Amino acid sequence: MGERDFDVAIVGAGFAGMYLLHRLRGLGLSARVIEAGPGVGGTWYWNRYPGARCDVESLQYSYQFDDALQQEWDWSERYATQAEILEYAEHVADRYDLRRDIEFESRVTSAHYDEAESLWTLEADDGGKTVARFCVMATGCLSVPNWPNIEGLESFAGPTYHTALWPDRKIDFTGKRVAVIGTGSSAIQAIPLIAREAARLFVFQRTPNYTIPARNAPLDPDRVKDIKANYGAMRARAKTSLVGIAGDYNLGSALEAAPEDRQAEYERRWLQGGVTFMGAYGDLMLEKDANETAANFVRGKIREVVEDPALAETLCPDNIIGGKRLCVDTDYFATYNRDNVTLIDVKGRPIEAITAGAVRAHGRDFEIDVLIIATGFDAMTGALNNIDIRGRGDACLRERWADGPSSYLGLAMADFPNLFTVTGPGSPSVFTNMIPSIEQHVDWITDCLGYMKARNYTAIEAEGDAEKGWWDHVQEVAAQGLKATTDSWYLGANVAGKPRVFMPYYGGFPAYCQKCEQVAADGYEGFAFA
Ligand code: NA7
Repeated sequence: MGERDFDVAIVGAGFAGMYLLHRLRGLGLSARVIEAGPGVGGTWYWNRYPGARCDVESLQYSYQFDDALQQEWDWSERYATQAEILEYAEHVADRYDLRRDIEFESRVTSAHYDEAESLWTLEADDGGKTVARFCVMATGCLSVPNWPNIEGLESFAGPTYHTALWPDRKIDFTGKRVAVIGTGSSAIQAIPLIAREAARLFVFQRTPNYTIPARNAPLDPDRVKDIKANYGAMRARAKTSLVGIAGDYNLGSALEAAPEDRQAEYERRWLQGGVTFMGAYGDLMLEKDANETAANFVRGKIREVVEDPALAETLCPDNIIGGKRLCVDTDYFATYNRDNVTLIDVKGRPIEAITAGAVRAHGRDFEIDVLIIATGFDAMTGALNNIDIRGRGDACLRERWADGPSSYLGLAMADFPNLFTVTGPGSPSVFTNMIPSIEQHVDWITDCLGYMKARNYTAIEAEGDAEKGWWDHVQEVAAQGLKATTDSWYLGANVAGKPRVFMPYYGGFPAYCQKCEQVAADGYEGFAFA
């Protein structure tokens, strides 16, 4: 058996990599985390744009593995800011003394498996090399920024900022003419704040989005006290929900409800705020007509808020609500009533070019000082495909996935022994509260490694049939709902040339967890050990 530096090499020090390191220490395994950034936090390290917040409530978007941690940490608002989430990640890193096993500012470029030795060798852009028995990709679902393919993008003479690579300092837009390209979640959070500062704001919208008011506010200390007194119960309730979030879900049918009751229910949820708006009825993501009732309600709200009727129509989405990820905002639509904000509809009439001083669209130059790119991520597969991952017999993951990903449970791939992915394609991941999903994966992987350790196994590999069976199931489930009928990053539709394959598992968090538990209980069914 070959020499190894560590039992486990972990790529990424976001919430997945950090918790995995902690669990592996508990198992007595040595581990090294290799992280591209200078600090912990993953996506919350990089996404520092104005208004960046999580759309899952802070009391739930947090670890639950240690009750002392969840008791001692105090969130200040209903939805935590990026800064507060990052502070929390840093607190966790300090509290569990994680940094000593993390190599920062080292970006893994390749991971190659040596079958004879059952070892992975990882190489990084700083020349670093790590040899380990196991390799876990904790690389995140939204970690590779997607840049638009617009002529002249590099020729812009002023500062260009991508929301997902925002500098670690306050950018002052006072007196500036600013362009934002994109109207996804990041833009929807940033636009109202930038509009308040900038002299002019031009928003280039390709597809209007549905967004629900956040109704963000400081947390009520009595409510926090109540939740903390029964934290475990709330976490247990979350595990029974399809999305892993404790909330108010109604399984009834929107089509069977009386129109006035339905309107009242949507109104109640609109006032409550947040993504659980879609929890109003059980058929909203199953039946197009049901979905249309919710979509219509939101369009009605846009028409109420936006004073100029033509502008309101341009802001009204006509696709499925919840097809693309539903956004949560503060004052987004009202921002378009400001005199300094201009919406440019580039649907069907794409941005023509970017020049040294302007964005050119509709045959006109919109002169700007600052360019903001809010075009999202090469989601779910981007970070994995950026690494040259080679398994048994030099099998190349990137080539294997040329027509779209495939995985057993979103955890492992055939021909890639001893390689695990945390919240990989084929797991519920982005359809759920990410931190509990991360914990579930990390716990599963840790248990599996403990099982192997106890039996002196040196290699584990997903079987091809098991992977195929699971992936077919992922696709079947996706085809049953409305989610896959909309162009979105779930399908890779946002990245030019990316294969259109539905990537996350849409069968719900409870069913998925049950499947993972059953696989483990049956001696890791669908996996082969050596
Ligand atoms: P998203 O949600 O992928 O949004 C990207 C936006 O950028 C979206 O409105 C795109 O329009 C738009 N886009 C992309 N390319 C272009 C070009 N070439 N021209 C004009 N507009 C373009 O990314 P976010 O960062 O906002 O949010 C990602 C996730 O992070 C979010 O779902 C949360 O989970 C957190 P399109 O819709 O493709 O027509």
